[in-house]
Amino acid sequence: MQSKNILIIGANGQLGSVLTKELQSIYGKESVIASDVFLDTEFDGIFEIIDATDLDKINKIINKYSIKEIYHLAAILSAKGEEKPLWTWDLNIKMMLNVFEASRLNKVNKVFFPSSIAVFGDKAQLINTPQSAFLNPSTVYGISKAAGENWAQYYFTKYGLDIRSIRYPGIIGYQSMPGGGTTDYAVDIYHSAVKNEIFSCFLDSETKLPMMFMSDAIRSTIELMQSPIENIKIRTSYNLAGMSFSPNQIYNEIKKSYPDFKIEYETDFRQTIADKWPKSIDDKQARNDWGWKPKFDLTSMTSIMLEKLKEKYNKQV
Ligand code: AKB
Repeated sequence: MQSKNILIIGANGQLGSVLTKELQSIYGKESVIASDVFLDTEFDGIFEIIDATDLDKINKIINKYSIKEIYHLAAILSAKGEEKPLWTWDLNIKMMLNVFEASRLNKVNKVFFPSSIAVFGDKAQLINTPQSAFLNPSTVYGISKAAGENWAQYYFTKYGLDIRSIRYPGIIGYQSMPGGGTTDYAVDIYHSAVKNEIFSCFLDSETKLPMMFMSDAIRSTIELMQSPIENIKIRTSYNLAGMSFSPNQIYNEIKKSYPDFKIEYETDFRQTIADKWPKSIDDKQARNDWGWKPKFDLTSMTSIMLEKLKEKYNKQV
């Protein structure tokens, strides 16, 4: 694989930490510059402290390493964002515009900007939500992602900056923990099962949401970024589907391996967020344009999650 200099902003996060390792294995450790607001002591590779609200720092790092590709993964998510709405808006928008502007000014070739199913609201068809559904997000996170999608399209149309984007569903992996999202329960539940704890679920048992296994999420991101430019027809953000399930369905899947596992339901404000999100996603445009196809369903994901987490917790005792 040809080497190129890649910058990841938000490399300590749930997706960023796994994506960084995958990009290192494809392009080589010397080609991948990870960054975040603090250094994870276990990180192996090139790392720079970047607070993405600081445009000068982003410019400096792009020039220092002749960066050609940026993955901008830093954001405050749906649930945490509701604690401080204006702070969330300021932070998410400032970081995103800094990355787009620094990329334009320094002639970066390609930028990845993640969007989310949070851009949809109750005016969209919530079953098999179409690519071009009306967007009326209910959270500040969703509003900032919807604005970001339009900014991405603007930078592409006006300046030719090649920004590519996916509307991620909830992402589930054993390698890292999510933080501040409405879909986080679907990772936490596996940890509780393996630790023999009763799981307290903040969504009700029948709330179905779109989700995706980490390895599909990473593969989709890299496949989108590696696609020839003429295949990228959507310049806001692509709908992407993996699987859809409710807390009751994931619980029953886990119970096949942990028959004594117990769940309690104690819904909170995240229920209101989830009620306005799609239950399933129509991703045929991504399938047609750049060949997207998920590999994992609830059963295959659950078997890997339980096996890997069992290994992890066994090592700790
Ligand atoms: C969240 O729950 O906020 C995120 C998302 C779906 O974007 N995981």
